[in-house]
Amino acid sequence: MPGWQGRILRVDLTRRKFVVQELDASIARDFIGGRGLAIKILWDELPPGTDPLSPHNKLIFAAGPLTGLTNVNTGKLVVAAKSPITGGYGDGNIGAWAGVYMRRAGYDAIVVEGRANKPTYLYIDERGVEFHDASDLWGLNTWATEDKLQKIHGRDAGVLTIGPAGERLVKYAVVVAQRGRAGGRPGMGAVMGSKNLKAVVVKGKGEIPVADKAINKIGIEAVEQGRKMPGYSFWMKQGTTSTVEWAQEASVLPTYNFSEGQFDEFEKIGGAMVEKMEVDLKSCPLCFMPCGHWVPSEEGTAEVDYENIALLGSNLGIGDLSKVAELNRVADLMGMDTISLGNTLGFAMEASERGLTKEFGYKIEWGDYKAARELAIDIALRRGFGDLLAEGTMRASQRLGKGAEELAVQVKGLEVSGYDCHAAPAMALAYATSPIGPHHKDAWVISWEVKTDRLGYTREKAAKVIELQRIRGGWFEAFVACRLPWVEVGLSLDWYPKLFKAATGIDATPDYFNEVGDRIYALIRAFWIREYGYWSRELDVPPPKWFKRPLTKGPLKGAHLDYDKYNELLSHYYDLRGWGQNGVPRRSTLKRLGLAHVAETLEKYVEVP
Ligand code: PTT
Ligand code: SF4
Repeated sequence: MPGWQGRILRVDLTRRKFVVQELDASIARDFIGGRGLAIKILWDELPPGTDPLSPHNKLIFAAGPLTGLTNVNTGKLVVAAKSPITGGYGDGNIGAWAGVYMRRAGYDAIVVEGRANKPTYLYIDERGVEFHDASDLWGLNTWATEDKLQKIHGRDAGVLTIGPAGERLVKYAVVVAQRGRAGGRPGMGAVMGSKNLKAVVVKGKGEIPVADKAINKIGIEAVEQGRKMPGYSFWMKQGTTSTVEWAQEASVLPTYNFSEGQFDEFEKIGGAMVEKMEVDLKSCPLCFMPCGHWVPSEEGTAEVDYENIALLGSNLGIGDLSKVAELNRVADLMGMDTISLGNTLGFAMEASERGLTKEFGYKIEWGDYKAARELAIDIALRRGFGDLLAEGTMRASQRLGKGAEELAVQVKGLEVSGYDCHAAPAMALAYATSPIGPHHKDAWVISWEVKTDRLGYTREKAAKVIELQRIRGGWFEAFVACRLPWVEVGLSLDWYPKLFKAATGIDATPDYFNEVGDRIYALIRAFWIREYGYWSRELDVPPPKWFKRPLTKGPLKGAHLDYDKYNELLSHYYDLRGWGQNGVPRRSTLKRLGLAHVAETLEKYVEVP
């Protein structure tokens, strides 16, 4: 089975045992890898209703057939599990040598279950797994942990680690690699912490089997084309951070806890400022267009990306890049997602302004960087008011009561990423229907939407969301490569079926990838339904703030979403996906995707149309 190693490494932390399992060829063909493999394993094996922080949850590190092959940005790895913040499917896509070495060590995926009886780290190579005591690593930040482990195992070891936030089960703790790379927004770091697993160290030097050795040549040609694209040189200067200026112009820059779409001080935190202040540029492995821009922070240096700046800058009213970078640095060291952290801090500031935090003896003002930094650390260490915020904005707002729910900018419990949607219905739909909770990864439709009938709720918009979900959430998350060459510098999508064919021998067409994407989406939706035990359209609706509190400034002053029209848009979405109007995949759709058996399970919980 070229392209795949055909082996899944199973690790049981409770019994300190491992076993190598064969990857079934039909599963490889139908789900490819990455997110596809992860949801297939979770659906088939996780006992329904499993507590995400119990030993029974499965933490999955899954590569795809493109991972580790060629320099077309293939150093990526999906980390997935049942999410502790949403209770549904969760994953993230992290740039990590550990993913590349995992493939070179002969594994397509590592599935970790059970719970170690003391802090543990895993050392994995071609021969299998060693279980090591991690007591002296417990409590260390992510960078110190990585340094220590590389001192022990060599600089050529890939390391995935959690920080103090993951150890304390902060609901939006992430897994960190190579310092600046963080993945698994929906609490994958907490799942790792719940298993007493501090780190996974991977080494591998073997070959990854491919169908056609010409893959290297194809990769080089693709990279050459990418480097010649008109957007390439500007991308190299600012990476994702130029999105700050774009978002300001488009009135979608999250500002004051998603109350506005423009920030007066955007220039102080934008891409031009990043370019001016940059001290280093790093990348994920095997990447020809590095986007890890490092800038000085108040107390060190940190990598800044668009989302981090938007959520920890404009969203908090902080117009100073070195302060924003410092909050980013704290999040990286502690191992917390910057997006949920920025949302949570913004939520605390707005709740405090309204006097809702008084009874908890807490106060914080907009733009107060020092207090925000302290609060971020309190969250990671679960101290004082931080303990409440470590649960995420949905749960925190329920505790605060008195209307605080309307200040929580979340869907299904996960905080929204960096685009204000008061005037962007399609992006709001993309957030509300994202398979991991509201994240732009599956459909960054907003760049298209602002150039079209912006305030419309048309069927065309629902179709565009699905088109993007298929490519971004289907193709790229299944064969596992960074999508930014296509999204940001315009590398043709045609390269990917070619690379895939050279890797696997499968003559893949866009239709094949799209069908795999639809299969993955249907199974992920089924997983959510099974784990929730019910479904309702209300779960696919964006946060109330965008409906109820219009923008008060800027060219789109007065704009807000409309409930009835949004509902129509959602109906188009369900219809185009082949799902019923209750948000449940139709029996006929499941059958077409080879998932007829899934309907039998769903019938226990919902009406399957
Ligand atoms: C990703 C999410 C993003 S999306 C950002 S900035 W972005 C935030 N980065 C964080 C960070 O940094 N530190 C931290 N403590 N928390 C952070 N949380 C946020 O995590 C990321 C890049 C980026 S940067 C993007 S858009 C693209 N995402 C891809 C994706 O999802 N799939 C894919 N096939 N390719 C992608 N390429 C790009 O990768 P999550 P990373 Mg990522 C400091 O992790 O969970 O998916 O959330 O992991 O290695 O950092 O790559 O403007
Ligand atoms: Fe990583 Fe950025 Fe390169 Fe993508 S473009 S592989 S996110 S460094």
